[in-house]
Amino acid sequence: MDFALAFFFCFFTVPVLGDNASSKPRSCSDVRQFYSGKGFSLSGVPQTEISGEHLRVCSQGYTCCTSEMEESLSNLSRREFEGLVKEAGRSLQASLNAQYRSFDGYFLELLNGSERSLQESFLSTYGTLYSQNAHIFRDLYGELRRYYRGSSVNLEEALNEFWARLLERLFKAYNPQYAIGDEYLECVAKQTETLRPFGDVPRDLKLKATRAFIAARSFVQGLTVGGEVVRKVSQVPLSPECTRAIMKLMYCPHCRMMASIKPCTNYCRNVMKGCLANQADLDTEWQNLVDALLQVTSRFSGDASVDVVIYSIPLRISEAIFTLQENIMVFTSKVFQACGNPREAGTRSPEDTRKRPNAVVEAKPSPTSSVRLEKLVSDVTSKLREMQQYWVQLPNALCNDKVTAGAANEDKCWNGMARARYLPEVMGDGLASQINNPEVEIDITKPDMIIRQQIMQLKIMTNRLKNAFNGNDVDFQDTTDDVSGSGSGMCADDQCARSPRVIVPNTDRPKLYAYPAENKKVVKGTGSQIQPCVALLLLLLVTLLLRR
Ligand SMILES: *[C@@H]1O[C@H](CO)[C@@H](O)[C@H](O)[C@H]1NC(C)=O
Ligand SMILES: *[C@@H]1O[C@H](CO)[C@@H](O)[C@H](O)[C@H]1NC(C)=O
Ligand SMILES: CC(=O)N[C@H]1CO[C@H](CO)[C@@H](O)[C@@H]1O
Repeated sequence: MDFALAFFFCFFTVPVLGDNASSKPRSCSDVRQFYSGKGFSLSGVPQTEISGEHLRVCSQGYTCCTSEMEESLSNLSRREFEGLVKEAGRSLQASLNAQYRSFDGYFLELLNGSERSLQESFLSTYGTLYSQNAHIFRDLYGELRRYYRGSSVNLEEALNEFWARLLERLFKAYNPQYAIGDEYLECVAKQTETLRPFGDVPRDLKLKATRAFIAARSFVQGLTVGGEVVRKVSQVPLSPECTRAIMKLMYCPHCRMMASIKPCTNYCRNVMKGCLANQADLDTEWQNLVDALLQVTSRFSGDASVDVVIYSIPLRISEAIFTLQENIMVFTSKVFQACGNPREAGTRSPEDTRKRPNAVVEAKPSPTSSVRLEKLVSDVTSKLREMQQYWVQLPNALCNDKVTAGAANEDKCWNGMARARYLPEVMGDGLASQINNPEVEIDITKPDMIIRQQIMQLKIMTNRLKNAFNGNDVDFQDTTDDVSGSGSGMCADDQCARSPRVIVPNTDRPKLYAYPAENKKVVKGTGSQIQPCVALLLLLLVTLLLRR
């Protein structure tokens, strides 16, 4: 870099100096105007050009910039560039947020609609039997909402609990002439496994509902995690080397009185690729996340579309109740066989609580609802595709035609030293490709830790989404114990195959546990072998953090 600088200095700057050396010093009025326009004081700013040996970033020809001006402009260029990166991140976040809001609103309305239709139709069909037990259904919907919101609700257990409570209530209601205590009900509950009083409905509903809910929940989680990653990464401060490069790109032309000359496009790209090298390393995992989100999105429509499944809940429950009613004699006598005859309670004869559930018509999602779902899915899909390349496109986006001289002016652009063609080739994407970046000095062995951590978050979320796509419940789980273990966890499956093998240090420094809690939440996944892998990845991360 320094060598390159000296090289350019000799071959570009000196002849220019020579030309001008004998002539009258040029006025700094343009620079003064520009400088005060940026809000800086003009005191100490020269009226005419001065010799530039004091310059530390810009090349040292005749200049209008003092050391202090150079520093102020460096600071300014850092602030402006960080502002641009944040701004770009904010618009990506806004897009993710907008999708979150539209899906979330839609899904909660679906749930409300389903619950409302259950309340209305059950009240008219079952009357007091329903109204006395309405809380069972309210609780079910409450659990479904909480699960969707990301609480640690076990969906299967919540559904099982619902059926168990419903059975208790119905069994009592159909046998009012008996005094049925809690102990007896426990025995009744034990018979459900074999007697299946509700037929196939519980199993079938569990299958369909869990698929829909797992997909919905992981989808909104994915959008949230994506937004958080963007927010954190967009706030990563620039390195001093990057600040120098940006200064040279943006404001050295002013110091050299070439304010009207825009930077060469490739020059700008190299600066941005260098400055945003770590960010570009998010690319693979970001693309994976978007792919996984797209996959899960495809689950919302189609055969068992999410609206149909959720709207069918009242009808399915009603079918289950009907099945029990049809078989109540047989069921009761089998229960009596297994649990013994319950004590008679007075003379109350069974009232006819049995009603055919024909009043419970299938509440179908309205046509506008399915149109809305289709539009939602197609919007989300196109928006996600748009943002898939974000991290590698960012450098080019920041070197747009407004900023750079463009292809037409390749010979007459600011190349960092003079108004001339920019010769070096454009670097590739990512940190490893910056080893020969002529504009930004980077230690490619020192990746940015904030960004590494966010890459981890993306991996974890993608894995969760893939599980959701396959209908597997994914759960938060604390792996503190695994991390503090002997460190013998080795990758047993392809989850870790891509990550480098490391020798896990056998350390129990307390810093290990100061790790943010959110990172301890990992995917339970399909097999127990994933846990050691995640633990290993976390350890690798912690080790890197400690070494820093
Ligand atoms: C530039 O920024 C640095 C660090 O923020 C600060 O210490 C310095 O005073 C600033 N210089 C000028 C001239 O504003
Ligand atoms: C859904 O119903 C709950 C109360 O049951 C209410 O607080 C919420 O605002 C409703 N949401 C929508 C989207 O209608
Ligand atoms: C008077 C004179 O020769 N001025 C020249 C000084 O150098 C610049 C290039 O840096 C020329 O554009 C001027 O014509």
